[in-house]
Amino acid sequence: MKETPLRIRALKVRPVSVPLARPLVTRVVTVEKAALLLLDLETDQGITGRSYLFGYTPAGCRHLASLLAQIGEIVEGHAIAPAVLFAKLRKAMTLFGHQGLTLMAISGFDVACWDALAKAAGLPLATLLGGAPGKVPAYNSNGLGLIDPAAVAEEALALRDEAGYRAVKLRMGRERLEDDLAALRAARNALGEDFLIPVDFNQGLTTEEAVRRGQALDAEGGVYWIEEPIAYDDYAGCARIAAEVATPIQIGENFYGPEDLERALEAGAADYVMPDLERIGGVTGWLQAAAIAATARIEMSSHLFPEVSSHLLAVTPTAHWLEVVDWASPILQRPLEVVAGEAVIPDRPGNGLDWDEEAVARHALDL
Ligand code: SMN
Ligand code: MG
Repeated sequence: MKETPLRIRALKVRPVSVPLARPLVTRVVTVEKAALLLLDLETDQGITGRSYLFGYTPAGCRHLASLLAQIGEIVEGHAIAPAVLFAKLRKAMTLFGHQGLTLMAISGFDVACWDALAKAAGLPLATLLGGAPGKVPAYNSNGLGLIDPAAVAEEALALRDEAGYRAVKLRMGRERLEDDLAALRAARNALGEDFLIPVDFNQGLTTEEAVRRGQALDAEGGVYWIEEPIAYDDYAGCARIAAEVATPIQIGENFYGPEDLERALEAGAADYVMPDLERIGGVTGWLQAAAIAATARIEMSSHLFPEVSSHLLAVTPTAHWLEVVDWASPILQRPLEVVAGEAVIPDRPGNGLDWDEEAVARHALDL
């Protein structure tokens, strides 16, 4: 059956500021509200493709909105062919720098394109990409910031019980190593031996200190992975840590495009990778990254954006863990469902994002 291609009519963006159910306290930043930019890609056939971007702050949303306005002008009237438009936009914007904010804006647009295509085909995104809706192993990544050990124990149990999780992520990088160890022991005592506890330093350490703390965590035992111990783009430092620390090193939430993933693997900078949908290049960039991780036989998890990432892990050959953060849930009609520690990929056309318009209006942000 031959169908006429979907054509782009307009790309609309709306910023919202959503309070986090559990504020995120990391080594580098405290997040209390999620500044999100909602994208609606309108087509000539009445189908709307949706995605959202995390702008971090209202100012971040303003920058992204301005880049998306530029993208909207470039793509207006074009047929929705995401791979073609991805290449075209990266080329068109390369003089401005093809990573950073540019790639975030392109990623958001790309996710909306794929959503429109999946809706037009009447298929869940996972199915359109050659997979099937089903379940993916998920860990609860809300909360568990740099709080004291008693609070860690209590919050860890609450997070486990939100949906029968078997894994939660613990932020680390307190001033003293002993205090990180105390937090880990509190979580371990509360959750039991079989529970998985990845830890995240959010780039807070020097290489020297990362080796020291990493080896202390090796000796302690039971840390599932050590995430972003040092600056995200210091691949040589990460490689040294990966060589000297036995616990797997996880990086990738700050890979800008599949090329970064390839460079990191070439440098031996990581045992595991976890691209972020809005930095890796949306669905198109993710698929390229997944192919590189697959040929290198490196396990690949996701960062933020659990709703769309669940579809993508269904077609990722080395799929590992879905990171669940619930930040967008308050503005979604049907938030991602997690049952017994597994996310349920929604079995409906598209990527599953649909806005709760009343909540969107309530959380609207003035830029
Ligand atoms: C993180 C970083 C930035 C925003 C939210 C969360 C964190 C994670 O590093 O991996 O969840
Ligand atoms: Mg992280």
